[in-house]
Amino acid sequence: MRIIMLVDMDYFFAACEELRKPEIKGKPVIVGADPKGGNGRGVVSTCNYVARRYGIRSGMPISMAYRLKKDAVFLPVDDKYYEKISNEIMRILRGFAGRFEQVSIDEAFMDVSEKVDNFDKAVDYAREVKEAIMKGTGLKCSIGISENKLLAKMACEAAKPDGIKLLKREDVQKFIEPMPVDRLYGVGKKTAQKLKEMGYETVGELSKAGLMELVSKFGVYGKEIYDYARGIDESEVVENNEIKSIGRERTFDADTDNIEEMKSMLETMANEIKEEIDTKGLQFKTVTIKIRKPDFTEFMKSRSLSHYSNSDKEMLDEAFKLLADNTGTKEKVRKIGLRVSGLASYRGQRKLAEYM
Ligand code: TTP
Ligand code: MG
Repeated sequence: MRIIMLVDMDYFFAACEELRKPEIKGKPVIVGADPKGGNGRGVVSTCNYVARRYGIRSGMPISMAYRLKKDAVFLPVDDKYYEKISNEIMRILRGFAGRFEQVSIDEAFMDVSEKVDNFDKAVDYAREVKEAIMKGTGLKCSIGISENKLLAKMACEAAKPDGIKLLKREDVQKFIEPMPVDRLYGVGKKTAQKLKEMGYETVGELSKAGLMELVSKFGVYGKEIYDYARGIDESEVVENNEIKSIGRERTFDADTDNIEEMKSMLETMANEIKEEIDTKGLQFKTVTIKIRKPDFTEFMKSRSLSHYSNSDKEMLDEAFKLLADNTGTKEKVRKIGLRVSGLASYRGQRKLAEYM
């Protein structure tokens, strides 16, 4: 059985604002469009849990939020700042995951089947994840743990805020049956509306629907709905945006056969690559150099280490060996490239403060 986690940050944009403006903590904080004294157009992006006590929610017109709590702290959306924090969160999470899938700015699935033996250990692991995020960013998150993405997502909703919820197979039925169908991850508003028209308001009711009935109404998607109503979801945690390699290339000002000049160019590129892999929390196994000759013919040579490394010295040692193997002919070189691949994540120690 798989062990899947869904990590979702609590009131993310507003929490980021509290981070840099500690004086607003404890007050209702609303991030979104300008309320303009109640005449503002646009909506609430999110708000903290203090504001939620007044009935304020994501997606609500900002004018309505203003009516509900005039003296709340209203702040504009600062995407760039939230993204920077998000990158740091994802970097930390990647270090804990086997397979990793970021689904939004503040949310990611992790397949941790290879990292922990059973669900009880997964709960301890989730605690570690929460601590690491708190330590690295100062922010709180909630974590749902279950056997698939659908259930992990729904467990996370129940864990909010600042919680961990484990949903075991034997508890699935009584957990999901009372929920309205639109709470099923993957069932959107339109589908939910159609299901309601068919007489299925809750997941429990939906689980009574026949497969054929759903398929004739929704096509192949009907089979998924049928499965979802039973808490079944076979979809994998997929590494999107997976970086396959990181590299640099440079053309010499004049074609050269000077080895020292080539080495110095490789060194510059190794420094740049080192910085990039550190920022992304990656390490490499394979080093490749590419050489382009004045007649534009190219060749590439690679060497693989027996271990993962994030050392620029090792990167450069391998590159120099490759260069020595391939420059015996004394032909001139027009352009040189250095690349690392076979990438894997590691649990780095860098703090968010280093990026700000
Ligand atoms: P969510 O994770 O849905 O919400 P949240 O993190 O603010 O609160 P929760 O504790 O319930 O998880 O969304 C993440 C961010 O995406 C949110 O902070 C702001 C942004 N967002 C919008 O801009 N508009 C929206 O309608 C929603 C739902 C989110
Ligand atoms: Mg969130």
